[in-house]
Amino acid sequence: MAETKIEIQQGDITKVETDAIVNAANSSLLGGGGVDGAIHRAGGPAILEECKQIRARQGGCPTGEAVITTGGKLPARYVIHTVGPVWHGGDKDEPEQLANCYKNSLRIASDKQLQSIAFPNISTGVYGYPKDKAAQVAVKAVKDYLQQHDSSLQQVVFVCFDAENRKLYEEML
Ligand code: AR6
Repeated sequence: MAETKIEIQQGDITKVETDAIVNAANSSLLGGGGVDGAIHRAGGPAILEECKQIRARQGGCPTGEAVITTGGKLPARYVIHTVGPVWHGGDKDEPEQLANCYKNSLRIASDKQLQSIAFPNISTGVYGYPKDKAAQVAVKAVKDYLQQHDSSLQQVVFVCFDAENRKLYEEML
């Protein structure tokens, strides 16, 4: 299988035209601020509707895990909602949980045979994960997953909202 391209973009993930975009959600799956708010606003009510159905089935989404819904009105066909860890200093399993967000999202995208996926910088906003540490975890988790699995994915995009994150990812990739 051809190598998966890992790319960096700076901007608003709701405009990105990959097969799936990833949402930095919370375990209620009922929306919030930051990128979560932007995705629900841009994608419309169909996303929340499916999130509610998932809640009714499994009672929300634990930290590090992921679920998939329609992309509604977004250019992306699907939204993969994952729940990043809240930063408590780094010795409460935050790195493992953050890595799981990336790996479980990639697994769901691969199970659906998707070719492209875009990630925001999960946990680096409201949840307070230091940006440099989060970027290291994100890049390693994606590279590890792609090395260990024969995935349908041809493109993985890190969508950085701010210049600081873009610079961190550029230094690492
Ligand atoms: N496109 C791309 N990235 C964005 C966008 C956007 N439109 N908007 C913000 N970011 P955050 P978290 C970046 O706070 O830290 C929500 O209320 C932002 O600059 O959205 O995982 C949820 O419901 C930052 O780098 O998510 C949860 O309760 C990154 O996205 C909680 O926040 C993540 O920031 C999750 O906190």
